[in-house]
Amino acid sequence: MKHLNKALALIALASSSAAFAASDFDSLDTDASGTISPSEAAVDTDLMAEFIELDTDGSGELSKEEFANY
Ligand SMILES: [Ca+2]
Repeated sequence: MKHLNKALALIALASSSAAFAASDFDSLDTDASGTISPSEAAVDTDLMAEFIELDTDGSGELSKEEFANY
C-alpha cells in the first residue's frame, strides 16, 4: 500500500508539472474563468504580443477557441 501511494504521488507530481507547461490554456487561466484576461496573458510575452489579434470578438479576453489560434 505504501508503494502504491508513492506511485500515485509521483503521477500527481508529473501531471501537475505538465499543467505548468508554457502556453497551456488551463495553466494560463489561473482563475479558471474559462477565458484568459490580459493580466493572465501577461506571464507569456509572446501571447501578450498577439493578444489583440487573437481576441477576434474584441471581448478583451481570450476564449479557448481564440487561444487555439495562438
Ligand atoms: Ca481567466
